[in-house]
Amino acid sequence: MTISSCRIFRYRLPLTGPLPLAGGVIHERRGALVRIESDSGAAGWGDVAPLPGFSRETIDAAELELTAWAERLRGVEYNPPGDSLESWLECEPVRVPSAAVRFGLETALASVSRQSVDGAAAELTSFDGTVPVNGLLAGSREQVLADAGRLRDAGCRAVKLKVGGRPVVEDVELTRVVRDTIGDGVALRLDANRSWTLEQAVAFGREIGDSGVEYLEEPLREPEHLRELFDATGIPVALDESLLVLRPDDLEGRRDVGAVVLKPTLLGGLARAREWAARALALDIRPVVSSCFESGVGLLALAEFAWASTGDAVPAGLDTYRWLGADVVEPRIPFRSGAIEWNAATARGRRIDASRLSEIPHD
Ligand code: OSB
Ligand code: MG
Repeated sequence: MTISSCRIFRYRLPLTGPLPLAGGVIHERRGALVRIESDSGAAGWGDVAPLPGFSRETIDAAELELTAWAERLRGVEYNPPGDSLESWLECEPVRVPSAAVRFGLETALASVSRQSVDGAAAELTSFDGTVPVNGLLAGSREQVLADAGRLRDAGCRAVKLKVGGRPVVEDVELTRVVRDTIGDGVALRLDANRSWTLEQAVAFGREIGDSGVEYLEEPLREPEHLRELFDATGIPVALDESLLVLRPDDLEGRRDVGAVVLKPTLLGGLARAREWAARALALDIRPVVSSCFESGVGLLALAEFAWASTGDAVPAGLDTYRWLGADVVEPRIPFRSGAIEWNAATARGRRIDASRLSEIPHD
């Protein structure tokens, strides 16, 4: 196929409340959609949404980068599977896109090329599957407990509690109460976002010993001590922030690691995240595909990636969608029975809401 146009649109979505992140509080989600069209009239969308405090690139920088790509893509002959974004980058390694831009371009290219081949009508993702979602528990004790009950009643098979933001004794108590609230049938994951010293993490792990924790994500300020923590507590760790400075081969021999948290928006796109997933699966480590408050366009691409990686076996970290007060996908993506369900029936009538977008002009 020949790429006939590549358009870029800015979006600003309200959040359901202020969102505290590593880099400060955000009140709205900003990002960009890229729409790639082929000469046969097929079109595909991608989401570019760097997360402040987590992404290396800013949203403004990503927009500039996207504009350059859009100009370069027009008129290009693109024939997968031989052609891929990766193969282009090898030809021109000077312009390596940032992580969020790569994710958006890959998504749009995959979607438009799939339709050129299959003649599928859907501009949104065309996968067919039901991906279980890891319910996210963050905020005050009251908020956490109210959400824990709701997520259990909604049918979530796994929840992730954010810890590390309060004294260790309070986190121990809250972890126990959350376990009691969700019952034994729901997996409990914890994420400390590198808040603790080794001593604090060991104390926490010993105290919660019998709460049945699936994994403890990024507990340590100094991640070189993760193995010691595992040896002292027996609780598997999950790697998230650490992946940015590791390579998939580094997972070999890591008996402390039970899971890797794969966020293509931060990790450098889908192809990179796929390499991580494949290496993890080969080593019996769970790949947990996760989101970063992307819009519905990004979320569907992530659900598709999770489905392709592990089907319904591993609940994916896609609950950030709940924080969006509005979406570019209209009507919103349904979240039922603790899962994102996407098939011909749920896709029907869903489209991109142009009134939420403002186009960024380019040559
Ligand atoms: O620390 O895992 C994190 C979202 C954005 C930035 C950082 C994180 C997250 C999540 C995503 O927690 C949800 C999940 O992984 O379940
Ligand atoms: Mg994390």
